Amino acid sequence: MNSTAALTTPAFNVDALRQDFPILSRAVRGKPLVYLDNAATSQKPTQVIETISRYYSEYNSNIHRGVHSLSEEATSAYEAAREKCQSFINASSDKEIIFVKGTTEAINLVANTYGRANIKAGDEIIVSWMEHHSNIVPWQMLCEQNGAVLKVIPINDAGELIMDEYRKLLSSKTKLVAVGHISNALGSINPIKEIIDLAHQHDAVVVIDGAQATPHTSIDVQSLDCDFYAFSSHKLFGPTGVGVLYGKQALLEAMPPYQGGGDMIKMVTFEKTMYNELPHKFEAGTPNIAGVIGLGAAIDYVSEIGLDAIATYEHELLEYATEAALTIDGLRLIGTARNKASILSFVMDKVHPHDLGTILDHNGIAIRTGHHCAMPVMDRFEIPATARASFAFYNTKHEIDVLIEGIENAKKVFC
Ligand code: 7TS
Repeated sequence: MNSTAALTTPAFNVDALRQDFPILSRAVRGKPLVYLDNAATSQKPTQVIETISRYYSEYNSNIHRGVHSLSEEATSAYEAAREKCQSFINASSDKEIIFVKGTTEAINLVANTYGRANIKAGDEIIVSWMEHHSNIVPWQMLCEQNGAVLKVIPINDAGELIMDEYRKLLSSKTKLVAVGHISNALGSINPIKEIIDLAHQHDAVVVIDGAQATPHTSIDVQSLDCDFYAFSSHKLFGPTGVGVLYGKQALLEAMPPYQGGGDMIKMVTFEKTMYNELPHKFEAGTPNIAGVIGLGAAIDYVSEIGLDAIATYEHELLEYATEAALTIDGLRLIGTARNKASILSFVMDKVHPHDLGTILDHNGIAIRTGHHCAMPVMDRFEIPATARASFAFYNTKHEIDVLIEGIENAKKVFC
């Protein structure tokens, strides 16, 4: 492959952007790091790292409770981050932005509050075959508790949802549909607008797992009309341990709280407790203040680059990688959806994914191997694991060349 061929995306200066990520200039096992595990977690730009450091070194304080200056500064930075999240996904109010630990906690919150209050024995919940475990297990647990039934949208050999089967699953029994926007194991971009509209025709509520989508595509929850949308900061170039649950205000107002404690109450007596208003009703206890402020900085950072520019550049990277991968004898792509983002999942004849991952690591190349917390996907394709390279906007064609060369070298060891 010709790594010197320039990507055609105008005004996308990947070399300059890479300078923002200190970790990208380190070596691993004596080789320049080639970081292709972005679906697991992405790297952090200096802008995010310094924002977090500034919070701790200049105005570390608990929020919402203090009258002193540091607490006011921390509170306003925390609430400013909420407004950034609101405009990032175009929510209609900052009351609809609930800070949680991440996508996993966001989905568990909905299952334990909305789910327990509204889903009863005999009701049906629909998920898809390509969900991450965090969008399967909370619903299974809810079904165990209340006798609801889990239904699954099957996928075709390309790793696309079979929409006709989805239509057949929908009925008056369907109370909730929970689907990923982009699959972490396959890269498939699901037609969530259509999924949402069809669910609404049956008065079902829709939860979208956006963990893999927010780093790669712009989101507009109002035009999608989804009821809930979950995402994690750490995949979006922000810190770990923080994420967002978006929920429509009317739904959130009607839901019982998730956890009890400080900040989520208006007034407590032993006879009766009055819960706080949104969004605080769902944010019990001292939150991840530094994390939230860091997420705000990450949102500023990606917004400045622009998600449309990111999507165009990454599409070109994925096409380049796919074409190169297909030249490797014995390599089979897992996930060949027509509409795909930033993920190259594959298996190789005679080379176990874990062995491949280990050999690539010796060349400074970080990929992920395993079931990617999507065991049903592995079952569907009758494989135990895949090797997965996942791209971010700071990856380059040259890095893909290094990956392809690494795979060819690994093949020589085993075949
Ligand atoms: N949903 C999807 C689609 C994901 O890819 C992940 C994490 C989660 C939910 C959970 O997010 P968390 O931030 O709460 O952990 N996916 C991966 C992955 O592909 N490799 O490591 C984590």
